[in-house]
Amino acid sequence: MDFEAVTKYSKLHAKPPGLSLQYGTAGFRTKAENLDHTMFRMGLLAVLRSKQTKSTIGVMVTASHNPEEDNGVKLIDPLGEMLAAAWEEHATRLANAEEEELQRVLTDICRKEAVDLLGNAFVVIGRDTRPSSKKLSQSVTDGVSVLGGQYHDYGLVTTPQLHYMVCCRNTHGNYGIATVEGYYEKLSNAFVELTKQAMSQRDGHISLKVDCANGIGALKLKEMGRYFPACLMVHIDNDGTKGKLNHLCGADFVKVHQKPPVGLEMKPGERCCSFDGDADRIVYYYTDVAGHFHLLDGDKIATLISTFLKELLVKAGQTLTFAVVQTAYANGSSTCYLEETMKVPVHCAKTGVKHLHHKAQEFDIGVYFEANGHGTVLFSKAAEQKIRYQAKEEKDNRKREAAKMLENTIDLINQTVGDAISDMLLIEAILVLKNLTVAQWDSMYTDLPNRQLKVKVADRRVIDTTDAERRAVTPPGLQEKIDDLVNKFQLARAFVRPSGTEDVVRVYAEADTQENADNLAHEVSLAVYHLAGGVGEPPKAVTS
Ligand code: 16G
Ligand code: MG
Repeated sequence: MDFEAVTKYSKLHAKPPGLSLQYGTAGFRTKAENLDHTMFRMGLLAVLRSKQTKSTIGVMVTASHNPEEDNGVKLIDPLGEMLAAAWEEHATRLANAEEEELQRVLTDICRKEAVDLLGNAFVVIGRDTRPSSKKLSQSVTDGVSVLGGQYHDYGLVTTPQLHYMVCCRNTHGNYGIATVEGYYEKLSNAFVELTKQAMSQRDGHISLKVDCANGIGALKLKEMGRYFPACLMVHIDNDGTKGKLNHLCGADFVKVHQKPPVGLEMKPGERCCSFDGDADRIVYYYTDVAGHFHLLDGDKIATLISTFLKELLVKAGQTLTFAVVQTAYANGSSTCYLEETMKVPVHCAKTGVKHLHHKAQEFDIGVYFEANGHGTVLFSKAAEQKIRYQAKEEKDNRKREAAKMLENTIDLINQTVGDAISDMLLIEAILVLKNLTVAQWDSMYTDLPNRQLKVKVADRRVIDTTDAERRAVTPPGLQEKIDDLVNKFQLARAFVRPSGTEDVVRVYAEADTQENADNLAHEVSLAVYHLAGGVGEPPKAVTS
């Protein structure tokens, strides 16, 4: 390693003294002006990871749904998955090292991870539309170059597109062609194949409105329009020409506020969806004739997709293991519907895509979604082979047709990570195939009223949880108090967890009525405030 060059260039990307960041569930994320050194250093780290794995590694510059002034960076591992946990720690140490410690930290990582410094390194880079992203991605390439790595800069791409590129490159084109055109063609062809018979049997077209959060999703969806069949009419709103990124729009805004984004006009019954700022999350919604707003979140999406897959598996006569993975935030009604009506096993994982992804890998087919709209479907290698073989060789027409549909679904879904564009196309295909309106989809089950609150405490690490964050182990007495409170309400459930992205404790409660959910959430917040060192004024009652 040429330490002299590293030291020289590192000074050009100097770390603000005393600044300390952590590689969290979403990588590094903070104000853009504080990230130059982190970007340079993540370029260095990506080279080491690439040398160690002898694979292409991805670096995505984005802060997703966060405000435009923020930015962030995430590394993508060889098969398009999130960075391995041990390397998250290396990333944190490297980002926080003072200049004079840099050499020691780099050497230490190489020793611990047995990195062969003589090996080659290749890194692919992508960025979102934030004004700061271009310059920050150049700092990443500086880091890559100084350690002798090669790179390809994809420029403006969605986060899931970069995950796709990494996977394509490391599977030598098996997963797809590693270009945006390759991505558009793969998904569009699968969509056409999946829907063409159903579309030929009905007149009209598929039309929906997409709020792109004034982000990268708008650019890429527009580009992809040329590849769509004529029957698919996607109307793009919040395309970045007028509004500000993520401001009063996007999947996070719609989910948190349970109301439509600005900049999108909805007629009753019209199907709409929102992407987040880097297009790895999606939620659907509509208003009914009475003007009521209905949100179809990640839980509703998981239910729709798993119902569809389960029916196809039964038709094809395939006996593959199948499960849905959710988090503690999944609405109790969705879990109940999946387990009791659909007879699908449901598992709960900790918050954060990587936890759900790992759990879903345990099954032949694993559907995972967070309620906030992050999610996808994973097919094991063996399941994929069985399905592709049956789609070709099966003699029974009905079974073969079902296998073919499963095969097209495999090609339509981005298995590397949740992908708003890919999820949207799959949902649209399923609605056509099952001949469902958005209101019919919504009526599969009724969400239990729920409420999420935040509590400020001196140190959120005093809260430790177990059982996929559903129970608090510390501070003493907190879980007992929550249990007592939950017992006072009907159909109630509540949990608390320290946020991984904000300096707060999050509180979730659900119950039979909105008023009860609000009261339960408030009482649990008070318990957190009193038992976990709340700061400032005690939480106030919720006024819905
Ligand atoms: C990050 C996670 C998201 C999770 C959220 C929770 C990824 C790519 N993103 O945005 O999955 O829902 O954090 O935030 O894993 P919280 O810890 O602040 O509640
Ligand atoms: Mg995102």
